[in-house]
Amino acid sequence: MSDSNIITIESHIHAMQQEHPEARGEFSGLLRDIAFAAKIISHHVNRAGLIDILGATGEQNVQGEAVQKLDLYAHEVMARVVGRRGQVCLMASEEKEDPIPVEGSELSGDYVLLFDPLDGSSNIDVNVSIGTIFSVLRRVSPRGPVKEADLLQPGRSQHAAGYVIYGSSTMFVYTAGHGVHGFTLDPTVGEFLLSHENIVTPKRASIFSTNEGHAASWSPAVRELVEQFKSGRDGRPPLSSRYIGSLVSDFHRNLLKGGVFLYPSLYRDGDDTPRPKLRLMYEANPLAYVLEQAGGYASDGRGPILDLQPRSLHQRVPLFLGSEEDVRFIEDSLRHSEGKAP
Ligand code: P6P
Repeated sequence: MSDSNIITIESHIHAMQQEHPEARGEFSGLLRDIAFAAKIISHHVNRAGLIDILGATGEQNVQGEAVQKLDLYAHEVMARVVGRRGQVCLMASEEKEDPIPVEGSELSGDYVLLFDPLDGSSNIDVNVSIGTIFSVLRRVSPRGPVKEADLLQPGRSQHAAGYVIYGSSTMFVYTAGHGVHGFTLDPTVGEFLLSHENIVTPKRASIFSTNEGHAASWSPAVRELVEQFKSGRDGRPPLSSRYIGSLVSDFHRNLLKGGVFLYPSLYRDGDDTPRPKLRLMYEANPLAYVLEQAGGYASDGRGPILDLQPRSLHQRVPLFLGSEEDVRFIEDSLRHSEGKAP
């Protein structure tokens, strides 16, 4: 790679800011802080097997999930590093019940940061790729104490969203509304270098991703859909099944290769209450924004994820996302199906 082709994430963010002469640099500074936090987390994730931060803390998070030490560490890094320069008035972490006011910035910061510090953390101890997911909103309430409305905004209001995948290499993938761009961490210089400019996801899937171990808990309509992906539909060949069980890893592979990810609501015997698992604010919205910017689509089985009006911070939703043609096929099929919700 010649020097002229070496584009760091800092220079990419700076170039993006140049296109907005009115920008004061707060938004750019926020993105740079997120990238810096990602480098710190990556360093620890890659050493987790060598130092005593493997294993669980014995605590449970607001989701009732066992908190792994690295989860907690990643949460602390995001909470401390991002917004220290006053750009952020409020944060919300998937790990914490309540939002985190940012001391001294409640009255000045224009942005709200939501993040899942380490998604897929149950995979840490078996060395499977995991990830950080983030979403940036702009406050909607006037200067002063932040309000719940500043947090519970539809996904279409996001100013930026993205994820970091800690895998065979560490990648930072984000959108700020002008396409999706991927940066790979070069550990020798500690820089994220542009490696995937303008990511566009294939319109048709070649992969389907879902945990078929839950099939007995799906609605009949979802079971039928997965069978169609397995057997081939409309003259198309069967899709390959790929499922890692780490959302960022499944998402990233499908984004680049073309795929459809399904995490529908689960049902217990004799109980028609839909039980979705994935979180709207911390997982569905940011990934849906990245996906739509890359030409894909994300649905809750009835309509666009990005149009949902959030009711609560830790709200869960059924999630079907990936290649547009196949996700719209899922949505059309489920929207008209009788019986249980997606
Ligand atoms: P299941 C990890 O716990 C996670 O939140 C996502 O990263 C992943 O997509 C999903 O849950 C896996 O859930 O039920 O297949 O184990």
